[in-house]
Amino acid sequence: MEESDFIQRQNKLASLMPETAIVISAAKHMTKSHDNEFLFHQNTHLKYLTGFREPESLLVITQKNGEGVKSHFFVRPKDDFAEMWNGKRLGIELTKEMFKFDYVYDITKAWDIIPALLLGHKKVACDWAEQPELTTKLLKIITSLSGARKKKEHKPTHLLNLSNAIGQLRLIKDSNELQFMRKAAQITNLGHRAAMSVCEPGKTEADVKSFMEYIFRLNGSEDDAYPSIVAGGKNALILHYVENNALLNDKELILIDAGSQFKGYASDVTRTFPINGKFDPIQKEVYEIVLASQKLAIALAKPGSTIPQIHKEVEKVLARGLLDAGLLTSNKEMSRESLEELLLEKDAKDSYALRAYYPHGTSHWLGLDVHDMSPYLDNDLNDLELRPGMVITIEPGLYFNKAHEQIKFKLPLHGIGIRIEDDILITEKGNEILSAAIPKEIMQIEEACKIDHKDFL
Ligand SMILES: [Mn+2]
Repeated sequence: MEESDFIQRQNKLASLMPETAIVISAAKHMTKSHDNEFLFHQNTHLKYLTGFREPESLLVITQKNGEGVKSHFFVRPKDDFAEMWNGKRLGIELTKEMFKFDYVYDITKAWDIIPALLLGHKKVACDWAEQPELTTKLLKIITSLSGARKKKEHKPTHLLNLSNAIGQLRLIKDSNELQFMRKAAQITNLGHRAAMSVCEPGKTEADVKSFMEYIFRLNGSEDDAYPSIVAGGKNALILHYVENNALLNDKELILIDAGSQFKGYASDVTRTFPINGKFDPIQKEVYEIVLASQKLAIALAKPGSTIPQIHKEVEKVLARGLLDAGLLTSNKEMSRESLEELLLEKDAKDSYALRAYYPHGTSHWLGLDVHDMSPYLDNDLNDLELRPGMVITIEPGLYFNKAHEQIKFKLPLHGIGIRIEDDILITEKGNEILSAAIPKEIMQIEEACKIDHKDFL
């Protein structure tokens, strides 16, 4: 990416928020254990606007009358001693040279300088939810500026939330972002295939997880996009399963929800396959229902449709699929029609029986964050229509934990959890499946399970 691309993003954001000084801080280090920190993960708004990766940095975009849009960036100064312990810093000069900010300052002086930068604007914007400490500090400055009567300059009277404007920008991916997302999906393909090849009864979830993540790294991914879910058998019923250490049993399925991160961009893919490499008839039947709903959802993912519309169609395919296959029946005498109604029609409490088997949504935005920080509604509170350049996931599933009180399982479904998830770029003509190379047809999966895992090394 060129520095000018970042400057363009800063200018676009400024034009969405006129007369506003915009302030975004770096993420904070999080303590893992005494004197030790989790791997630093940059605030994704700051990363999107600047590409800067160090902690303890801060961006102020100003647009005072007559001055145009200016970028002010605060960084840690060079410090040989600190760098010996905790790694290199770019420092003030190099940051200015490399990132083309208009002004670069020492971060330790930030709160002496920022009040003067805000003066002359009617509004100040920051991310309230993600950066509450910064929000509080800015509110204090605004309060103290309001008492500065002498200066013939605008004093900020509004503190705006930044998230909607920057979320709108981040919705539409540019060609650089798409290049990184395609690469992330390619690496994820190799990792998932490697997992299929290495998985067998007697190994553990941890064995499969670490081999898959190693293949992610080996192919250039700097990190996992989110904590991998590697869930054998009934562990797949826990939607955010994180233990990932159980023994893998013959004749059960394994659900893997894992994606590599490339240049900060996430992929998010789920595949479910037999631990021993061969689906049994019941597993096959449920799998085909989920797959049919996923394919229909992908066909509907095109400009003009909305995420809730797609979700609704997925629910219909899942409910009808379960009934057509005769997998569910009612406790009492109940017609197929009333059973379908029970599954899909919301009652007064806004609940419906299918929620017992499909409790989550079908799609979310994908980008720098795995659940990318962009709005789902427009300014009139309508569901956002999909547009070319947006990237969503499509991830229907079926989970058989406990039968709904009025429903019986006709076959031994208990313990089966299946989800299939792909990453979808909306295009002018429809969509492109970024993760299309990852096996999901039953035949393809069974073939992929036969491959020697050493082929991936
Ligand atoms: Mn997802």
